[in-house]
Amino acid sequence: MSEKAFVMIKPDGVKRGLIGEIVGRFERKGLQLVRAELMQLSSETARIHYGHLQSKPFFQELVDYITSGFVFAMIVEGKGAVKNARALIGPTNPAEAPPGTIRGDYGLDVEANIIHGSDSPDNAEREIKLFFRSESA
Ligand code: DAT
Ligand code: MG
Repeated sequence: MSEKAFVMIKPDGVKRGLIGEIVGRFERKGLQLVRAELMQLSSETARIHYGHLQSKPFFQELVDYITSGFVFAMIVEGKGAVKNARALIGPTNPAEAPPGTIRGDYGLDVEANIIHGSDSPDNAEREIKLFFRSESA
């Protein structure tokens, strides 16, 4: 059954001109891009999106970073979209992410780790509604 995942290229990925390269990886995997928008997040949206990390010492830095420039928000759709998108993205810390993954190939810094992907179908639905208000998940 087809599933939707929320994926977001973060400000460092956008600034470094990696949108085309990253979108191509999802397309080649077989995940279809069904909606996308370049947007700048309000700190309110950023705080909701990262609400599960509110008690972490890096929370404010994370909010400042994700609101510091444009992000490229996307919905990708396909079989096992959430799991497959996470597999393409790789582990949270790019320094530990294997080559071949997006974080492994393009990053070194855990704070500016290029890209976000939903970690569960429930969170995908929540994130799609937060970023694309008119979308039914
Ligand atoms: P992921 O993005 O792999 O789902 P997460 O949801 O645990 O990871 O954390 C969200 C983001 O918060 C992550 O992409 C980068 C930042 N982050 C996580 N752990 C961090 C840490 N120890 N120091 C700084 N930033 C961190
Ligand atoms: Mg996460």
